[in-house]
Amino acid sequence: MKQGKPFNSPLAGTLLSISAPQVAEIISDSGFDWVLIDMEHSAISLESVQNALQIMGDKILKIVRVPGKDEIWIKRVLDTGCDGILVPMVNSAAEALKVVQYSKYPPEGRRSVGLSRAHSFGPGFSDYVENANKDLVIMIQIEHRDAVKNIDEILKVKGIDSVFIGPYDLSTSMGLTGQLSHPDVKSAIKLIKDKCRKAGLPYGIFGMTPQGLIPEVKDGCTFLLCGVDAAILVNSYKDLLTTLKTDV
Ligand code: 3PY
Ligand code: MG
Repeated sequence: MKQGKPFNSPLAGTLLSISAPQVAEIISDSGFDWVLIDMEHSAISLESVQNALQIMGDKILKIVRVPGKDEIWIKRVLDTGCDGILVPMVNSAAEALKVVQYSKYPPEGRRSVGLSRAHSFGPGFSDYVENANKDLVIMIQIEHRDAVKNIDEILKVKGIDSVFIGPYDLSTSMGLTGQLSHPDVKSAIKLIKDKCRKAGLPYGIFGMTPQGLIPEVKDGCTFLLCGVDAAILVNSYKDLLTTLKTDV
């Protein structure tokens, strides 16, 4: 794992949604501090996640967004040997507690024990099991109006390392899909940040452009997640084509 907790300084990250290992390699070779491998909103399989982890090595903090909150996904993804997980749509303290229980070995949780890449397929078993509870980065996503309502209780749950704000789902839950500048969306996001600061928990946010994310650094965001590989490709191809057609 590249950077230990408690994540006090900003980390530049981007979202990996394409299965090709070349994209994972390009992202880690580009020097990003962290990557979010997205199983929630992509076609990436568990095997592709493992391939991406293998190719990226230790240069970058590798967090996998699990497709759902259930135990099966959390344990299978953690067993791939990622540095941590991001669990989407955690809307209550009970759900946050379950995330912790599924992610931590006893006595702190009830993660089941396997023999997988995380354990170097055997030789690293004892070392991994001994350190996983403290080393793994357990992140939850606050991205629904219900989660905002329950934020005080959610943030009291021990074992959560960081909160990640999902502005798009949050705005959608408020009936304001994509209206990130709407005063109600802005004030919900501000409230989440204020509460995280008060609770001493690092927090992060997603944005499509660096320009949109730079103010977040001043606002105390640590996990900056900028752009999506597929959208970056689309925009680059469009720009290239436009220039080619205009300038020839
Ligand atoms: C959202 O904005 O809903 C997200 O999940 C961003 O990653
Ligand atoms: Mg979301």
